[in-house]
Amino acid sequence: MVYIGTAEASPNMPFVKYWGKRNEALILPMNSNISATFDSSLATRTTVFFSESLKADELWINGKQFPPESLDKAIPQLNIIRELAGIQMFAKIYSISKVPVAAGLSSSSAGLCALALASASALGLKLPAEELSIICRRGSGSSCRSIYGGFVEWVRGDKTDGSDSYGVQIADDKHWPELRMLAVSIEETEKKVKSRAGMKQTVLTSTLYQKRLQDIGNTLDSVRNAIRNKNFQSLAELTMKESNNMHAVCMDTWPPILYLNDNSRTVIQSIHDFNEGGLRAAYTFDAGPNPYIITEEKNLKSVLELLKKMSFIKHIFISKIGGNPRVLEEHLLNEKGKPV
Ligand code: 2P0
Repeated sequence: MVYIGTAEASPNMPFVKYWGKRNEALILPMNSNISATFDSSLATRTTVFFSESLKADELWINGKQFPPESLDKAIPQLNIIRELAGIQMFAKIYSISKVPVAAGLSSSSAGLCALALASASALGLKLPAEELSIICRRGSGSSCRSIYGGFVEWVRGDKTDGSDSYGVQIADDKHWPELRMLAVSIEETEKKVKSRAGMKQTVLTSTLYQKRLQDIGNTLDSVRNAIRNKNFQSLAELTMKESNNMHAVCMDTWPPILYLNDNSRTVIQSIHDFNEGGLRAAYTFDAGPNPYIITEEKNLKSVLELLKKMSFIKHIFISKIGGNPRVLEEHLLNEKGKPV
Protein backbone atom coordinates (compact mmCIF):
# COMPACT_ATOMS: atom_id res chain seq x y z
CA MET A 1 0.00 0.00 0.00
CA VAL A 2 1.28 3.48 -0.90
CA TYR A 3 -0.20 6.93 -0.38
CA ILE A 4 0.70 9.92 -2.56
CA GLY A 5 -0.24 13.58 -2.27
CA THR A 6 0.99 16.78 -3.89
CA ALA A 7 0.67 20.46 -3.03
CA GLU A 8 2.12 23.80 -4.04
CA ALA A 9 2.74 26.69 -1.63
CA SER A 10 4.56 30.00 -1.83
CA PRO A 11 6.92 31.64 0.63
CA ASN A 12 5.86 34.76 2.50
CA MET A 13 7.50 38.07 3.30
CA PRO A 14 7.06 39.54 6.78
CA PHE A 15 6.16 43.19 7.38
CA VAL A 16 6.20 42.47 11.13
CA LYS A 17 8.76 39.83 12.00
CA TYR A 18 8.51 36.65 14.01
CA TRP A 19 11.68 36.73 16.10
CA GLY A 20 11.67 34.75 19.34
CA LYS A 21 9.67 31.86 20.74
CA ARG A 22 7.68 31.57 23.95
CA ASN A 23 7.74 27.77 23.59
CA GLU A 24 10.54 26.09 21.64
CA ALA A 25 9.00 22.64 21.31
CA LEU A 26 5.56 23.80 20.13
CA ILE A 27 7.01 26.71 18.11
CA LEU A 28 4.94 29.46 19.73
CA PRO A 29 5.98 33.04 18.99
CA MET A 30 6.62 35.83 21.47
CA ASN A 31 4.64 38.22 19.26
CA SER A 32 2.00 38.14 16.56
CA ASN A 33 3.49 38.86 13.13
CA ILE A 34 2.21 39.80 9.67
CA SER A 35 3.27 38.79 6.15
CA ALA A 36 2.12 38.71 2.55
CA THR A 37 2.34 35.57 0.44
CA PHE A 38 4.33 35.57 -2.80
CA ASP A 39 2.65 34.48 -6.04
CA SER A 40 3.15 31.06 -7.61
CA SER A 41 6.24 32.15 -9.58
CA LEU A 42 8.18 31.54 -6.34
CA ALA A 43 6.27 28.46 -5.22
CA THR A 44 7.53 25.10 -4.02
CA ARG A 45 5.79 22.00 -5.31
CA THR A 46 6.02 18.90 -3.14
CA THR A 47 4.92 15.31 -3.53
CA VAL A 48 4.85 13.09 -0.45
CA PHE A 49 4.99 9.33 -0.94
CA PHE A 50 4.23 7.09 2.06
CA SER A 51 5.25 3.46 1.61
CA GLU A 52 6.04 0.38 3.73
CA SER A 53 9.05 -0.18 1.47
CA LEU A 54 10.87 2.92 2.83
CA LYS A 55 13.34 2.36 5.68
CA ALA A 56 13.52 6.04 6.75
CA ASP A 57 12.05 9.42 5.86
CA GLU A 58 13.80 10.93 2.82
CA LEU A 59 14.05 14.50 1.56
CA TRP A 60 14.75 15.32 -2.10
CA ILE A 61 14.91 18.91 -3.33
CA ASN A 62 15.36 19.74 -7.01
CA GLY A 63 16.38 16.15 -7.77
CA LYS A 64 19.05 15.88 -5.06
CA GLN A 65 18.73 13.82 -1.88
CA PHE A 66 19.49 15.78 1.30
CA PRO A 67 21.19 14.27 4.41
CA PRO A 68 19.01 13.00 7.31
CA GLU A 69 19.69 16.10 9.46
CA SER A 70 17.92 18.23 6.81
CA LEU A 71 14.67 16.56 7.90
CA ASP A 72 14.68 18.17 11.36
CA LYS A 73 11.74 20.47 10.52
CA ALA A 74 9.84 17.94 8.39
CA ILE A 75 9.81 15.03 10.83
CA PRO A 76 7.75 16.73 13.58
CA GLN A 77 5.13 17.55 10.92
CA LEU A 78 5.17 14.06 9.44
CA ASN A 79 4.82 12.54 12.92
CA ILE A 80 1.71 14.64 13.65
CA ILE A 81 0.17 13.65 10.31
CA ARG A 82 1.07 9.96 10.80
CA GLU A 83 -0.50 9.99 14.24
CA LEU A 84 -3.70 11.64 12.96
CA ALA A 85 -3.95 9.09 10.15
CA GLY A 86 -2.94 6.13 12.35
CA ILE A 87 -0.10 4.95 10.11
CA GLN A 88 3.59 4.33 10.75
CA MET A 89 5.04 4.34 7.21
CA PHE A 90 8.04 6.42 6.33
CA ALA A 91 7.74 9.12 3.69
CA LYS A 92 9.72 10.24 0.68
CA ILE A 93 9.42 14.03 0.29
CA TYR A 94 10.14 15.16 -3.25
CA SER A 95 10.19 18.94 -3.80
CA ILE A 96 10.82 21.26 -6.69
CA SER A 97 11.65 24.78 -5.52
CA LYS A 98 11.67 27.75 -7.88
CA VAL A 99 13.93 29.81 -5.58
CA PRO A 100 17.43 28.86 -4.38
CA VAL A 101 17.17 26.80 -1.20
CA ALA A 102 18.75 28.40 1.91
CA ALA A 103 19.30 31.69 0.06
CA GLY A 104 17.49 33.57 2.80
CA LEU A 105 14.42 33.87 0.58
CA SER A 106 12.16 32.10 3.01
CA SER A 107 12.07 28.81 1.10
CA SER A 108 11.35 26.94 4.35
CA SER A 109 7.99 28.71 4.76
CA ALA A 110 6.87 27.42 1.35
CA GLY A 111 8.46 23.99 1.79
CA LEU A 112 6.92 23.20 5.15
CA CYS A 113 3.50 24.49 4.11
CA ALA A 114 3.53 22.41 0.92
CA LEU A 115 4.65 19.38 2.95
CA ALA A 116 1.81 19.69 5.47
CA LEU A 117 -0.82 20.04 2.74
CA ALA A 118 0.62 17.27 0.57
CA SER A 119 0.88 14.81 3.49
CA ALA A 120 -2.65 15.53 4.70
CA SER A 121 -3.91 15.09 1.14
CA ALA A 122 -1.97 11.83 0.65
CA LEU A 123 -3.58 10.31 3.74
CA GLY A 124 -7.06 11.67 3.03
CA LEU A 125 -7.17 13.89 6.12
CA LYS A 126 -9.76 16.63 5.76
CA LEU A 127 -8.59 19.26 8.22
CA PRO A 128 -9.80 22.82 8.81
CA ALA A 129 -7.37 25.61 7.80
CA GLU A 130 -6.57 26.46 11.46
CA GLU A 131 -5.46 22.90 12.12
CA LEU A 132 -3.38 22.78 8.92
CA SER A 133 -1.77 26.08 9.90
CA ILE A 134 -0.89 24.64 13.33
CA ILE A 135 0.67 21.58 11.66
CA CYS A 136 2.69 23.94 9.41
CA ARG A 137 3.77 25.87 12.50
CA ARG A 138 5.08 22.71 14.18
CA GLY A 139 7.49 22.30 11.26
CA SER A 140 8.59 25.90 10.90
CA GLY A 141 6.88 28.91 12.45
CA SER A 142 6.76 31.17 9.40
CA SER A 143 5.17 28.44 7.26
CA CYS A 144 1.91 28.78 9.22
CA ARG A 145 1.42 32.12 7.40
CA SER A 146 1.73 30.48 3.96
CA ILE A 147 -1.51 28.57 4.54
CA TYR A 148 -3.32 31.57 3.00
CA GLY A 149 -2.60 33.88 0.12
CA GLY A 150 -2.95 37.62 0.53
CA PHE A 151 -2.00 39.25 3.83
CA VAL A 152 -1.76 36.96 6.83
CA GLU A 153 -1.32 37.43 10.56
CA TRP A 154 0.17 34.64 12.65
CA VAL A 155 -1.74 35.29 15.85
CA ARG A 156 0.47 34.73 18.90
CA GLY A 157 -2.27 33.12 20.99
CA ASP A 158 -2.27 32.81 24.78
CA LYS A 159 -2.84 29.12 25.41
CA THR A 160 0.09 26.99 26.56
CA ASP A 161 -0.84 24.16 24.18
CA GLY A 162 -0.66 26.47 21.12
CA SER A 163 -4.20 25.66 19.97
CA ASP A 164 -4.92 29.39 19.39
CA SER A 165 -1.65 30.22 17.57
CA TYR A 166 -2.10 30.03 13.79
CA GLY A 167 -2.36 32.08 10.59
CA VAL A 168 -5.47 34.18 9.87
CA GLN A 169 -6.06 36.12 6.67
CA ILE A 170 -6.26 39.92 6.96
CA ALA A 171 -7.02 40.51 3.25
CA ASP A 172 -6.94 38.25 0.21
CA ASP A 173 -4.78 38.38 -2.93
CA LYS A 174 -7.28 40.64 -4.78
CA HIS A 175 -7.15 43.39 -2.13
CA TRP A 176 -4.04 45.26 -3.35
CA PRO A 177 -3.27 44.26 -6.95
CA GLU A 178 -0.84 47.17 -7.49
CA LEU A 179 1.55 46.00 -4.78
CA ARG A 180 4.77 44.26 -5.88
CA MET A 181 7.22 42.30 -3.76
CA LEU A 182 10.74 41.71 -5.02
CA ALA A 183 12.97 38.99 -3.60
CA VAL A 184 16.51 40.08 -4.34
CA SER A 185 19.33 37.59 -4.10
CA ILE A 186 22.77 39.00 -3.36
CA GLU A 187 24.27 36.00 -1.61
CA GLU A 188 23.32 32.36 -2.12
CA THR A 189 25.50 30.67 0.49
CA GLU A 190 23.87 29.27 3.61
CA LYS A 191 23.66 31.72 6.51
CA LYS A 192 26.02 31.19 9.44
CA VAL A 193 23.45 31.59 12.23
CA LYS A 194 20.17 29.83 11.41
CA SER A 195 17.13 31.82 12.49
CA ARG A 196 16.07 29.12 14.97
CA ALA A 197 19.34 29.41 16.91
CA GLY A 198 19.57 33.19 16.41
CA MET A 199 16.13 34.01 17.81
CA LYS A 200 16.72 31.73 20.80
CA GLN A 201 19.94 33.59 21.61
CA THR A 202 18.13 36.94 21.30
CA VAL A 203 15.46 35.92 23.82
CA LEU A 204 18.18 34.81 26.24
CA THR A 205 20.53 37.79 25.97
CA SER A 206 19.10 40.97 24.39
CA THR A 207 17.75 43.71 26.67
CA LEU A 208 16.69 45.74 23.61
CA TYR A 209 14.39 42.83 22.77
CA GLN A 210 12.20 43.70 25.81
CA LYS A 211 11.59 47.14 24.32
CA ARG A 212 10.76 45.55 20.97
CA LEU A 213 8.09 43.39 22.63
CA GLN A 214 6.62 46.43 24.44
CA ASP A 215 6.26 48.35 21.17
CA ILE A 216 5.14 45.58 18.87
CA GLY A 217 1.43 45.89 19.67
CA ASN A 218 1.36 49.42 18.22
CA THR A 219 3.36 48.32 15.18
CA LEU A 220 0.92 45.47 14.53
CA ASP A 221 -2.09 47.83 14.75
CA SER A 222 -0.46 50.31 12.35
CA VAL A 223 0.56 47.62 9.84
CA ARG A 224 -2.94 46.10 9.85
CA ASN A 225 -4.39 49.58 9.20
CA ALA A 226 -1.89 50.36 6.42
CA ILE A 227 -2.82 47.08 4.71
CA ARG A 228 -6.58 47.57 5.10
CA ASN A 229 -6.36 51.16 3.79
CA LYS A 230 -3.80 50.28 1.06
CA ASN A 231 -1.65 53.07 2.43
CA PHE A 232 1.70 52.44 0.73
CA GLN A 233 3.59 55.29 2.42
CA SER A 234 2.61 54.06 5.85
CA LEU A 235 3.30 50.38 5.09
CA ALA A 236 6.68 51.27 3.56
CA GLU A 237 7.83 53.27 6.57
CA LEU A 238 6.60 50.69 9.08
CA THR A 239 8.22 47.83 7.13
CA MET A 240 11.66 49.47 7.01
CA LYS A 241 11.54 50.50 10.68
CA GLU A 242 10.47 47.00 11.70
CA SER A 243 13.30 45.38 9.72
CA ASN A 244 15.81 47.80 11.22
CA ASN A 245 14.43 47.06 14.68
CA MET A 246 14.84 43.29 14.24
CA HIS A 247 18.42 43.72 13.02
CA ALA A 248 19.21 46.15 15.87
CA VAL A 249 17.99 43.49 18.28
CA CYS A 250 20.19 40.92 16.51
CA MET A 251 23.16 43.25 16.99
CA ASP A 252 22.20 43.58 20.69
CA THR A 253 22.17 39.77 21.04
CA TRP A 254 25.28 38.26 22.65
CA PRO A 255 27.31 37.18 20.80
CA PRO A 256 25.99 39.61 18.18
CA ILE A 257 24.25 38.25 15.10
CA LEU A 258 25.17 40.11 11.93
CA TYR A 259 22.89 39.08 9.08
CA LEU A 260 23.38 42.20 6.95
CA ASN A 261 26.55 42.72 4.90
CA ASP A 262 28.01 45.73 3.07
CA ASN A 263 25.85 45.05 0.01
CA SER A 264 22.71 44.91 2.19
CA ARG A 265 23.63 48.31 3.63
CA THR A 266 24.19 49.68 0.12
CA VAL A 267 20.61 48.62 -0.71
CA ILE A 268 19.29 50.31 2.45
CA GLN A 269 21.06 53.59 1.69
CA SER A 270 20.04 53.50 -1.99
CA ILE A 271 16.37 53.00 -1.11
CA HIS A 272 16.48 55.95 1.29
CA ASP A 273 18.13 58.12 -1.40
CA PHE A 274 15.52 56.92 -3.92
CA ASN A 275 12.74 57.86 -1.48
CA GLU A 276 13.89 61.42 -0.93
CA GLY A 277 10.97 62.93 -2.82
CA GLY A 278 8.40 60.59 -1.15
CA LEU A 279 8.23 56.92 -0.21
CA ARG A 280 8.14 54.80 -3.38
CA ALA A 281 9.90 51.64 -2.15
CA ALA A 282 10.77 49.86 1.08
CA TYR A 283 13.30 47.19 2.05
CA THR A 284 13.08 44.45 4.61
CA PHE A 285 15.61 41.76 5.56
CA ASP A 286 15.06 38.41 7.25
CA ALA A 287 17.77 36.27 8.83
CA GLY A 288 20.21 36.88 6.02
CA PRO A 289 21.73 39.56 3.78
CA ASN A 290 19.16 39.34 0.95
CA PRO A 291 16.66 42.19 0.69
CA TYR A 292 13.01 42.07 -0.12
CA ILE A 293 11.71 45.24 -1.71
CA ILE A 294 8.09 46.37 -1.81
CA THR A 295 6.82 48.93 -4.26
CA GLU A 296 3.74 49.68 -6.35
CA GLU A 297 3.34 48.80 -10.02
CA LYS A 298 3.66 52.47 -11.10
CA ASN A 299 7.15 52.65 -9.55
CA LEU A 300 8.38 49.16 -10.46
CA LYS A 301 10.34 50.29 -13.51
CA SER A 302 12.33 52.92 -11.60
CA VAL A 303 12.98 50.49 -8.73
CA LEU A 304 14.36 47.92 -11.20
CA GLU A 305 16.53 50.59 -12.82
CA LEU A 306 17.92 51.43 -9.37
CA LEU A 307 18.61 47.77 -8.54
CA LYS A 308 20.19 47.01 -11.89
CA LYS A 309 22.94 49.52 -11.12
CA MET A 310 24.06 47.24 -8.26
CA SER A 311 26.39 44.71 -9.85
CA PHE A 312 26.40 42.45 -6.77
CA ILE A 313 22.75 41.49 -7.30
CA LYS A 314 22.45 37.92 -8.64
CA HIS A 315 18.70 37.47 -9.14
CA ILE A 316 15.55 39.56 -8.78
CA PHE A 317 12.27 37.66 -8.41
CA ILE A 318 9.24 39.90 -9.00
CA SER A 319 5.94 38.89 -7.47
CA LYS A 320 2.40 40.10 -7.00
CA ILE A 321 0.50 39.19 -3.86
CA GLY A 322 -0.17 35.47 -4.27
CA GLY A 323 -3.24 33.32 -3.73
CA ASN A 324 -3.88 30.33 -1.47
CA PRO A 325 -1.67 27.23 -1.65
CA ARG A 326 -3.14 24.41 -3.74
CA VAL A 327 -3.50 20.65 -3.52
CA LEU A 328 -2.71 19.15 -6.94
CA GLU A 329 -3.83 15.90 -8.57
CA GLU A 330 -0.68 15.61 -10.68
CA HIS A 331 2.22 14.09 -8.72
CA LEU A 332 5.99 14.41 -9.08
CA LEU A 333 6.46 10.71 -8.15
CA ASN A 334 4.79 7.60 -9.57
CA GLU A 335 3.26 4.64 -7.67
CA LYS A 336 6.77 3.20 -7.21
CA GLY A 337 8.08 6.46 -5.71
CA LYS A 338 10.18 7.29 -8.79
CA PRO A 339 10.23 10.79 -10.37
CA VAL A 340 7.74 11.12 -13.20
C1 2P0 B 1 9.81 36.00 9.76
N1 2P0 B 1 11.94 34.82 10.20
O1 2P0 B 1 8.88 36.60 10.33
C2 2P0 B 1 11.14 35.94 10.49
C3 2P0 B 1 11.98 37.13 10.21
C4 2P0 B 1 13.32 35.17 10.02
C5 2P0 B 1 13.39 36.61 10.23
O2 2P0 B 1 10.30 33.36 10.41
O3 2P0 B 1 12.43 28.09 14.16
O4 2P0 B 1 12.47 29.42 9.79
O5 2P0 B 1 11.47 27.07 12.09
O6 2P0 B 1 10.06 28.50 13.54
O7 2P0 B 1 10.10 29.89 10.54
C6 2P0 B 1 12.37 32.41 10.15
O8 2P0 B 1 11.94 31.52 11.09
O9 2P0 B 1 11.91 29.51 12.25
C7 2P0 B 1 11.48 33.55 10.26
P1 2P0 B 1 11.45 28.25 13.05
P2 2P0 B 1 11.53 30.02 10.81
O10 2P0 B 1 9.65 35.49 8.63
